[in-house]
This record gives sequence, structure tokens and C-alpha cells, in this order.
Amino acid sequence: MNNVSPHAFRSGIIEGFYGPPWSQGERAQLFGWMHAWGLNTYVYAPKDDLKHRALWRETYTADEAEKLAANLRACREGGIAFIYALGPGLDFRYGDAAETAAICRRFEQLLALGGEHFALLFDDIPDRIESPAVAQSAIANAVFRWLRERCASASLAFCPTPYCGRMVRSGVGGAGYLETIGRELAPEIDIFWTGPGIVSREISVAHVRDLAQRLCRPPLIWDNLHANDYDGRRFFVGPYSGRAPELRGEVRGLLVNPNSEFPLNFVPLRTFANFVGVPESARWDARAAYLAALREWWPCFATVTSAAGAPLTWDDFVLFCDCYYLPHEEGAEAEAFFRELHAAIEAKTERVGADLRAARPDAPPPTARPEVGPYLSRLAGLKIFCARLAELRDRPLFYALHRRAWELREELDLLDRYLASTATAVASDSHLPGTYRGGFVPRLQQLLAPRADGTFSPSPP
Ligand code: GDL
Repeated sequence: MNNVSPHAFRSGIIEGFYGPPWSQGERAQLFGWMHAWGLNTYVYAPKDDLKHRALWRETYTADEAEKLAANLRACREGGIAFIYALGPGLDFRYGDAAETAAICRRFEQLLALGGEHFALLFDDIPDRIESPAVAQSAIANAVFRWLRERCASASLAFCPTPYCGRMVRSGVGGAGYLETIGRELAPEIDIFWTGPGIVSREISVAHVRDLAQRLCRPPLIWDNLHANDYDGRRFFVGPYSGRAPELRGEVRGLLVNPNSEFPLNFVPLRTFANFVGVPESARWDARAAYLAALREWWPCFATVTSAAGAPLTWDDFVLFCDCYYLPHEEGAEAEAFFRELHAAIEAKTERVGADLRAARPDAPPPTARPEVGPYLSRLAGLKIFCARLAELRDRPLFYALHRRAWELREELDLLDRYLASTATAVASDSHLPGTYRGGFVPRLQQLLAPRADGTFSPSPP
């Protein structure tokens, strides 16, 4: 048995993203962190474990079951509740009792391995029946009763089809969905919720209080702040933020579904654990927590060539991490860096124009470089930092960073060339048409341009 009460405030991690699930080694490292940092819940819900969703009716093979058993054991030893989640909604045949029996068959396998905490997820599924709230509540209640008959301390959590404010507003799940599950679901069943949006910049106390009324219970937060499965170009190493410590008193728990690449999650999870433990009366200083967590992460950026090349510098490290901060904001250093780059490009455009206007045979040659501000002067350092990530001793960390760092370096290189030249347009042998920024997806992206209000319209020709 896990030694975490099912009614304790839940804090921890959901492995709940699309893409390759974490390895057993990564999970072992995660459980070690969670134990050390006082996080008490892990949810097994990798969208692309075939048997979690697409093949949810099939039981696990002996090998697969042994891996789950190892995770369950590690959690038990670390005082972490292991929640096993199943997502049957892609093709569930509502009204067929054999389907509920198939869920129970799978859960039976987990009970036999020592599991006692479960979840049924109905997120991201096609709209297939008239009133899913009634049908899903009946299934969850039946499964919950079945579980409790076998294990008195068993718990069940439920992820609704509309799981954020925006989805409810746009009618996902049909009218009255939340009120129906609030009324119908057994009161012991926790309900997941991601906030005002799927990836919520803020989750306020007022927002969850209003929701709790509708659900007849406080929600269990599934927080996608650091999830990056929806955007292959980005990852998020910024701090847990946009939530006040008082939120903890208004919810059944806080669980975060972070970056798909496990090695990129140190700072997100470290700052989240600090947030969970901060005293109620304290102000949450996300930036200070971030810088403290970066200090702890910094040794992982040791390189193999300390004799040949100087070690990477802390300032470049902070600037690099600030370039991959949070979905809705860059870190302060990256923001300042961007503003200077932008200003330098504008200044150059103006200067070249003025030089052209004043062009006379005896005019002095145009100035090559704009005024270099403190951030712009770090462009070269950041480029070198990106290139030297290849020397990291921690190879999984490098592999997780490599494509994004490559892309950043290419953009910096092009900007550098442009600013160094006196011409209004520059060419570069490393940025050739058809290879650089090429491909079908970028062409599609150019068809519709995003506007400031979040809508899209045809790009100007
Ligand atoms: C989602 C998915 C989640 C995914 C995340 C970010 C929930 C409940 N479901 O909608 O699996 O990782 O968005 O893309 O959040």
C-alpha cells in the first residue's frame, strides 16, 4: 500500500503528454526528486502508451506489467501515490456493459500489482454521443464501486471532456456538462481541470471557487504550464508561476504535466515543489525561485573540454534559459536581448536610409555597427553557448536541447551578419533557399498570419 492517504492534498507530476513516454530510468530519477522535494503523487497517463488509450482494452503482457510493478514499488518506497490512468474514450461503446468490464479487467491487473489509485480520462476524444456527461458519470461511478469493493482505500479521479474554461465556453461536451458530472459523480471522485485554458497563464482563486460550485467539489488541477508536446520548437524551463500560494487551499491538489523531454524538467519541477512547500503567508517570488533552481541545475552543464575551452558561462546560461522560459513570456534577459536586437535593426535601417540620401562621392563610409548595448554585446556569447552544448557531459540533456539550440544559433548567426553588414539585405551560405526555414509546414504557416487578438487571417502577399 502507498502510505499517502487518498484524501491528502495531492502534489506531484502527471506523465500525461503526447509523444514518447519517459523511460524507466527517467521515472526512477523523477521518483527520487519527488521524494527529496516532498511531492506525493505521480500519475501514469502517457498519451502514446498504446495501452493507455488506443488499445485500452488489451491487458498488459508480463514484461509490461513488470515495468509498472517496478514503478509502483519505487513510488511506495518514496511515499508517493501512484495513480494509474486509463483513457478509454476514443472508441468506448457507451451502453455496452462489456466495455466497463474491460476497464475493470485492466484495473484488476494493476490492483494485483499493488496499485490502489486510478483515474479515468475522457479528454481529447471525438464527440460521439448526445450527453456524454451522464454516460461517463455512470461508468466512473460503477468502476469506483467496483474498486472500493476490492480495496477499501482505492481512489478514482476523472478527467472531463471539457477540462478548461475555454472548452466549456465553446460547448465541448454539450450544455450543462460540468453541472451534470458535479451532480452525478460520486463525491469521493476527484475531477481534473487545467484552468481557464488548456495551458493557463494564470489560475486564480476566483476561477477555481466558481468552478468548485459547479463541480460540487474543489477541482484537482492538471497543470499544463510547462507542457511542450504541442510545439516542437519550444521547451519551457521557466519557473512555476501565475498561481498564488492561496490556490493550494482551494483545490484537491496540484499536478503538473511538464515538458515531454524529461531532462528539461529540472527547473519546472524544482520550482513547483518549492511553490507547494512555501508558507501560506509568504509571497511567491517566481523569478527568485527560478534563479535558485538554475543554480542547482548548472552543474549538469559541465562540458568535456574544460582544458581546451573555457567552461560555459553562467550569464550565457541564464540568457539561454530565458529564451525558453514560459509559454506566454520570455525571461527578463531574453526580453531585453530581443528589444536590443529589434532596436539595432531599426537603427540600421534608418542609418542606411540616411546614408543613401546623403550619398556623395566624398561622403564618409557608412557606419558598420549600431551602438552596442549590454545585451546585444552578448550575441556572440550566446551563439558560442549554443554551439558548445555539444560538449555537455550529460548526453541526454544535450540530445533534448540540441535541435532547439541549433535553430537559435542559426537565427543569431543571420542577425549578426545582417547587423555587421552595411547592405539592406544579406546572403549567407548557411541559410540557403530550400534548406533554411524550408519545408511544407512553414509554407502552410505562411498562408494564415496570426493577429494580435489571437485570430488568423490570410497573410499579405
Ligand atoms: C491536453 C492534454 C494533455 C497534453 C496537453 C498539452 C489534458 C487534460 N490533456 O489537452 O495530454 O499534454 O494538453 O498539449 O491536458
